[in-house]
Amino acid sequence: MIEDLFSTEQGCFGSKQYPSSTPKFGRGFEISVPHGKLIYIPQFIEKKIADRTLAVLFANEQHDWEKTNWHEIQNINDLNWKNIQWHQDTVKFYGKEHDLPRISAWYGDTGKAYKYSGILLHPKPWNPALLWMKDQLANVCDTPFNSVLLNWYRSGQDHISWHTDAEPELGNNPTIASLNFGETRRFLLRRNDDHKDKIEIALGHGDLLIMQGELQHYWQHSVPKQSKIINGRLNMTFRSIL
Ligand SMILES: O=C(O)CCC(=O)C(=O)O
Repeated sequence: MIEDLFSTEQGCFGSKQYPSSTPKFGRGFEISVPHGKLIYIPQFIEKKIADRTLAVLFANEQHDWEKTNWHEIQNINDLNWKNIQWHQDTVKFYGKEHDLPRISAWYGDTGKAYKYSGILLHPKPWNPALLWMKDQLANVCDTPFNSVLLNWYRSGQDHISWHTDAEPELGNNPTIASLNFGETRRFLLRRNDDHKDKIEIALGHGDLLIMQGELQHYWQHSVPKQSKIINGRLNMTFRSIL
């Protein structure tokens, strides 16, 4: 049943009004867009657990995750991280190496390598915190996720440009589940054939967004820079690699 048209009051809005209903999970919004579906569940992970997740996943022997200006730390790749081996990847443009404007980590079943932005990623083995998150997702979608890409945006300077997650190893119409922790950031979608047709969702602490159907073939997504934001955000996108 179409219950509502989603709007700013619900944390997301679009240049066009697409119909939304309540997902079978019983909370949140299921938004039908041309060629795809979005399921947005604010505070899917309760605050206490979301707070703990940040503390666990950023635990390291050298720096306090909340008090450090991480843009000043040059050796993120070499720190003694306790639970997630964070890594700043580089990409080559016109023969020159550039740091990606975010820090990443790739975890999952062994053998599920994934090529992303031209970088070949080999997963590190699951840890209990990530497995717990994966189990929570079984309540909302049937996809047997076997890997997760973690992106850490150290501040509003870090971002991810317009792209699709349409790599062949994700299969034809992948379901991708995105869990968010820390600072709220703007998540944008735009149609490939009409960049003015945009959807914006404010993804906050504990929020879940699921992208489904043909979405990756017809819509791009991005997390733009928000220069006034000083705090960090952690995003996990659970995927099923074939
Ligand atoms: O940080 C996000 O919300 C999006 C991450 C993303 O687009 C990706 O991992 O492909």
